[in-house]
Amino acid sequence: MVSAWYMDKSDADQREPHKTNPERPVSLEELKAKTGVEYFHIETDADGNFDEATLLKIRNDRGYNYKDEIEIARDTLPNYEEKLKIFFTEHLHSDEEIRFCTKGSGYFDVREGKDEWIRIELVPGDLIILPAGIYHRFTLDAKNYIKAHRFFVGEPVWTPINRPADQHPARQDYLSMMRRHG
Ligand code: KMT
Ligand code: NI
Repeated sequence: MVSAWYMDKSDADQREPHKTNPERPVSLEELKAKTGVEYFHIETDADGNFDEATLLKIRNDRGYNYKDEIEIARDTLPNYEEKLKIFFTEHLHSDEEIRFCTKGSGYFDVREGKDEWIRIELVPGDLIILPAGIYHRFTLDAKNYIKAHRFFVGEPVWTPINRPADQHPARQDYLSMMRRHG
């Protein structure tokens, strides 16, 4: 099951959990309210088999007609080191970033309203939707492996727009969406 927490400010390895002491957990409701990140759970077993019907319903409801899979491991992802650096550089996208973890685990870090990092741990069965325009980054954890489905509405655009991108239309739209709902 997904969990989320405010990160500490230590410069230890990015693959460590970076929990504060005392811990500052963030519930799914808080996560939604503070960042707009949405979460769905899809029953998934140890082999990565999952409840197709639940996934299909989410895809239909949200118009996710494109899908592919990404496996992040040293031996299977071309340009592994370089990709990990790009993933962990703070950025935004002009569209949602949708990831459904079927094996392994990893961390998505998102900026909340006061510009603090909230770390979201993705494990099998977790589907998260980062809204367009949110500043975020991704890292593997100490187990160094994740497999996930990626979804998109229409032709995918994976291009990261690195921070600062405060004038980007997706950023402006994100901030006004958060002002209306926050
Ligand atoms: C991204 O865009 O950050 C990625 O695709 C990496 C994470 S996928 C589990
Ligand atoms: Ni991204």
